Amino acid sequence: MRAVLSVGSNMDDRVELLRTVFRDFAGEIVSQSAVYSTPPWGVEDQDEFLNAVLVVDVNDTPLQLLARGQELENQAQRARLRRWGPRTLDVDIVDIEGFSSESAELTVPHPYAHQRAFVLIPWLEAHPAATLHGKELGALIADLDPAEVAGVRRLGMMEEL
Ligand code: A4P
Ligand code: MG
Repeated sequence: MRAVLSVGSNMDDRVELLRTVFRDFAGEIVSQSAVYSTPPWGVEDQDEFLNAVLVVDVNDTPLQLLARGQELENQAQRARLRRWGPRTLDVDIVDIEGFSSESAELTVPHPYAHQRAFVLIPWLEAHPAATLHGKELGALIADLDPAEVAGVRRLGMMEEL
């Protein structure tokens, strides 16, 4: 099963926390974006995030993949304090090829992905031909607030950080 993961962190050692996800999926990564510095979305009075997107080929079911992401979040000692608030590590499933779901436990495609420069810009880098809800990622990015798009800065590939 091919899936698109968005990883984010805005607490503690953000690069090392993101690296735990790159390591866990090391043998399964089809393509990856660089790591980006991104302004906080949703709740704005918090520190900048680091974000990246991984395209992975896994032998898991969608719920098994969700559980793997949550296990990595738990290892990062993530505390759930408030929605969209600060976090050590967030692993979201953005999309799964040939699969969709609308349950609270797993909504795929991710319900906010199309509105988020911090997802779309790295995803476009990892997979330039990708589409979401039938639209090219570049077209979705063009519909976003230009200030939000401009705030997403490419830092470099994980291996170089
Ligand atoms: N869940 C449902 N669908 C999914 C999915 N596709 N992927 C469920 C992952 N989880 C999914 O998630 C709550 C529940 O969502 C889980 O139990 C899972 O079963 P959570 O991550 O614990 O909750 P949350 O973080 O409080 O809320 P939410 O809505 O997941 O937050 P988001 O959407 O993850 O947003 N700004 C920048 N720049 N960069 C960021 O990475 N991240 C957030 C968090 C806000 N602002 C940000 C960033
Ligand atoms: Mg999440």
